[in-house]
Amino acid sequence: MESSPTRITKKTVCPLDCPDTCGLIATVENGRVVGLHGDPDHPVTRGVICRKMRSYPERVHGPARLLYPMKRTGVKGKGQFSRISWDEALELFARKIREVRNRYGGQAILPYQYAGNMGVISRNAGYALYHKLGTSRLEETICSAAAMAGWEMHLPGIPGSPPEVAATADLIVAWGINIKVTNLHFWPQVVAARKRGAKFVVIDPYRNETARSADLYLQVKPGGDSALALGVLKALVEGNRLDLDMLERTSTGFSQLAAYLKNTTWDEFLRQSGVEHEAIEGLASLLIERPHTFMRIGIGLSRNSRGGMSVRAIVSLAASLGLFNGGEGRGVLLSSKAFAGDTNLLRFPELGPEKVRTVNMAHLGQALTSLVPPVKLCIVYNCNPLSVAPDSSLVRQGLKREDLFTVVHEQVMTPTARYADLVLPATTFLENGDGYTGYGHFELAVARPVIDPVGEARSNFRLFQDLARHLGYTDPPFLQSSDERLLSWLRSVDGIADPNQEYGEEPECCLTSTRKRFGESIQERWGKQFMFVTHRAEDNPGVPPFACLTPCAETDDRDLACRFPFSLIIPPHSDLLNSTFGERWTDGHPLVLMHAKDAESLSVTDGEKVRLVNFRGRSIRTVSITDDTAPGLLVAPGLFWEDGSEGGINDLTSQKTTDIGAGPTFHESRVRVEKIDS
Ligand SMILES: Nc1nc2c(c(=O)[nH]1)N[C@H]1C(S)=C(S)[C@@H](COP(=O)(O)OP(=O)(O)OC[C@H]3O[C@@H](n4cnc5c(=O)[nH]c(N)nc54)[C@H](O)[C@@H]3O)O[C@H]1N2
Ligand SMILES: Nc1nc2c(c(=O)[nH]1)N[C@H]1C(S)=C(S)[C@@H](COP(=O)(O)OP(=O)(O)OC[C@H]3O[C@@H](n4cnc5c(=O)[nH]c(N)nc54)[C@H](O)[C@@H]3O)O[C@H]1N2
Ligand code: SF4
Ligand SMILES: [Mo]
Repeated sequence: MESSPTRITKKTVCPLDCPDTCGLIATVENGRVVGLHGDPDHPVTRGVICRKMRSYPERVHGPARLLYPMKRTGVKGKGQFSRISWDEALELFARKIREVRNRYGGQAILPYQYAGNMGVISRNAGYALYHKLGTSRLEETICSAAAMAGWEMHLPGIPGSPPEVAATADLIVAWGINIKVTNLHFWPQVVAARKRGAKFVVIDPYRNETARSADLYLQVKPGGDSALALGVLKALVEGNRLDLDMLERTSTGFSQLAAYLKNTTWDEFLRQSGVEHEAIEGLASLLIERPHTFMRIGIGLSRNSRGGMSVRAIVSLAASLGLFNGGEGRGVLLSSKAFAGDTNLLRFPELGPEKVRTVNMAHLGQALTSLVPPVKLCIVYNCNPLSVAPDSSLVRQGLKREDLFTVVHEQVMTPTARYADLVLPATTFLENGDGYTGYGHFELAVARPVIDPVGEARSNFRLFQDLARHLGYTDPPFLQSSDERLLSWLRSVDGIADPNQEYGEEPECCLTSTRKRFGESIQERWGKQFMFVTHRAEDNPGVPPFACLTPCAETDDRDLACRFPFSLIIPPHSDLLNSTFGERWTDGHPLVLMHAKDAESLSVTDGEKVRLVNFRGRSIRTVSITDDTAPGLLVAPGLFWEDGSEGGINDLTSQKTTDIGAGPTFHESRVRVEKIDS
């Protein structure tokens, strides 16, 4: 690429947990990254990236960056530390591991990691050592576990449709996804389809940025999607508007679902969805009139106790319309599942005992406060649990424990890092190589370091290799280089055409998955029929065999509803990526959207600060009065960091998990609103 003695450009890849996994061009001057732009050659990015990434160089070289290891000197949570060397840090870390393991056993060590960096090496870096040590194992459920479990029940192993198919649709439905915020590069497909006359429907509890540009916006109650999807299907069944011959050829079990829908009265579909009968019939008609339909399903609709069922109901509706049968503009995308590699080549389970204690990520609060035998050492990387895990007031209580030793590997001093006993500086993606697969598209790229590590930062991979050596382990995985590990995994990936593919200095732009197919039905491509009925009821009595109406824990609880009259959802914010950049709320507290009727009955004015409270915790937000939300529904976008005096927004959310997949229920809290000065 372009170069001069002091200014060069290099290609790289966005590591953030975003379906778009953009190709980037970094401009480097004297060893510092001074600009990040979208790669015009990347088939999905096409030169455009979001605001968050454009300003990322400030994070890399800014004053907030952690530059060297530090040891706690003050009270936990106060953020008082003193600098130590890496040798001292590794010595202390190794000593703690030995102490805890000798005294309490490996399971007293709890790893906690997620997707701060989506690189396959970075994300999985700790596993080999964790297996070797026999630590407790983290069930990584926090994001898409429920949604994917719902998909897998009916469509096992089947990837989503390529997003480009949507451009040729005559109807696009965005179901529980804020495309303009969380999947920016899908938007051009919507624009292209609409130019050709397509209609665009958004289904969401509040009129988000995407819904504002829709032809039709349906305001569903949180957790009401299974009732809405099944209501639409009921309308289609009752009106004899489905192609039963097609269903006979391409699926199994439809008649059982149809009989259930016919025999269930309308009132529960209407009550649970909150959508009027007429609007349900309207959507049913639109779907029949426009058979070239593309459904883009988000994860938002799965973050409640009907989460798995919502996805099951929507894919069942899609299948009844033949959307898995291929053809122009017809498709369903939840996650692309474009590449499937052997994770054992990243995690090395053979190094450890077969059976260890497992801890669901959503239960961190419990794990740190009341698990028996207790957790004595918690190791965090790629994650900011105090801001992102549910019930964070309990997480905070746990992190305050004097008998708990916490290690946090981070780029900046997050709320979690403030509670650490040992803070270790982490590289950013610009300082280490990795492989990245998109989950909203079908591209893969391998990126090399763009600059040297800033300060004394070390990558996740290096940290765990150094630590393993410090502990005296010499098993082959601990002797690998990051490139060796990446290459061995890449060779195992289904989706890469040539296993001997070579990877140069710059990301190949890009490797398109062989799983990306246009126009084929799942029968032709995968030899599978859509299963409306997934199992015999007696084989798994806890899970209904087909999509149906089910209860919703906290939303439907009358006892809670009369004490905490508002429902609260916490969707993503355009300036944040989960809690990354969560410090960006300098002028006043972040917003909570409140309907004008509620503001009036509470005598709250626009811009007023209020405290959201429930029996788990409290958090302060600034009221924005709007009719974009429904009466009784508060919307608090963004996992902004806590302000030091009060909790973050996840202080209010529950450790209850979803119906299937054991994911968190972030969009299902009940709260009350308190005026700050009362
Ligand atoms: N800017 C930005 N982009 C992001 C993220 C971010 O934090 N900021 N996060 C990234 C990550 S990790 C992920 S997993 C994805 C997630 O992105 P999405 O798949 O878009 O899912 P959610 O983030 O939970 O919320 C999306 C929408 O679902 C709505 N929603 C909430 N409950 C329900 C419901 O019961 N039914 C329906 N129909 N809708 C509901 C919310 O109001 C919101 O508008 O986005 C990624 N992209
Ligand atoms: N209420 C509510 N809570 C939610 C959600 C919601 O919609 N509502 N969304 C949930 C979802 S979908 C997800 S995916 C989770 C995400 O939860 P997390 O995976 O914790 O994501 P982030 O908040 O982005 O925090 C990641 C941290 O990793 C750090 N980091 C980045 N790169 C590296 C690296 O290379 N090494 C190390 N050691 N650290 C690094 C970043 O600085 C950042 O502080 O949050 C969940 N929490
Ligand atoms: S956060 Fe998403 S949209 Fe922004 S640069 Fe990264 S991959 Fe692209
Ligand atoms: Mo996520």
